[in-house]
Formats: sequence, structure tokens, C-alpha cells
Amino acid sequence: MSPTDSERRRFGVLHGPNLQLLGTREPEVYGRATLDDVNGALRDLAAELGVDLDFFQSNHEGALVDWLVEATPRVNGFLVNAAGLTHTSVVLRDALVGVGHPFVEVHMSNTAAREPFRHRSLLADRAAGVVYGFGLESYLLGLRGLVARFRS
Ligand code: CA2
Repeated sequence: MSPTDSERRRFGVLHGPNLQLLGTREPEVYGRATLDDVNGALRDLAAELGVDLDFFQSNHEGALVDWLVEATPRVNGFLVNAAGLTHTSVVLRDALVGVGHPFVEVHMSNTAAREPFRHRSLLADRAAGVVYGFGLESYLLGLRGLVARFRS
């Protein structure tokens, strides 16, 4: 049985600073997929899983916070690649915790195998789960995890 429109889940996908550069530089770290490729693959998976997605990317911390708050009434959770803000932003952490939805943190690269400053996440201890190191696939695994959380 497929869910009715009112039962369908919607998730926000938040892309942090510089992720608009995906696919244009550092392919050895981030692969060759562009941000449009990532969003397209997420859209395809969302259709398969029967959920809806809203997307947002910004290079500005405040804009990311504003969008999280604005999106909160219409979504059930967030898929988050906060990029460099992952390692520095108390502001983004407070917003994610404050809006009260479950979120999954994802990273394209294996941050644990990179510079020490990337080993710390200010978000991970409040996340429903974390996926890193699988390139574009990190986002897809993260979405599967987020959706599964609502089905179990
Ligand atoms: O691996 C990830 O997904 C990161 O969130 C990417 C961030 C980095 O600061 C995190 O430590 C790990 C960087 C996003 C910028 O992406 C670029 C892509 C291509 C070229 C330059 C930057």
C-alpha cells in the first residue's frame, strides 16, 4: 500500500559552503559528481522510497540557519552536509538541535582520514547517524537511513 499524500514524508537536504564547486575541482577528494548530479540521484532515490525532498545550498551560515527554520514546518527531518561548518559551527549545531527534527550528517570524503581539524564534528553527537567516505553514495546511504528511521 502506498502512503497517501498526507502520510508522505518530506526531508530537507542542506548543502553547506563551497559544495557548489563539486565536480569542478579536487576530483581525487570529492569525485566527479556535480551538486546537480547529487541532487538528481537523491531525487531518483526519493521517488523509489516514496518520499519528497527540498534542497538548499548556501555559502552563508546565517542563510543555512534561516532555511532550516523556514523548512522545519513542512519537513520531517534533514540530510545535512554542512561542509567546513561541520567542524566549526556552534551556530549550525544550535539550529539543528533547536528545530528538533532528526538529521543525518553526510560527507563525500572520509573526513577521519584527512587533516586533524576535519576529525571533529560539532553535529555528529546530535545526529541520528553519520555517513562519510563514499562520495555521492554517502548522500544516498544517508537518505536511506533517515527514511528507515521513520519506518521502524
Ligand atoms: O567530504 C565532505 O563532504 C566535506 O563536507 C566537504 C567539505 C569539507 O570542508 C569537509 O571537511 C568534508 C568541503 C566542501 C567543498 O567542496 C569542494 C568541492 C570541490 C572543490 C572544492 C571544494
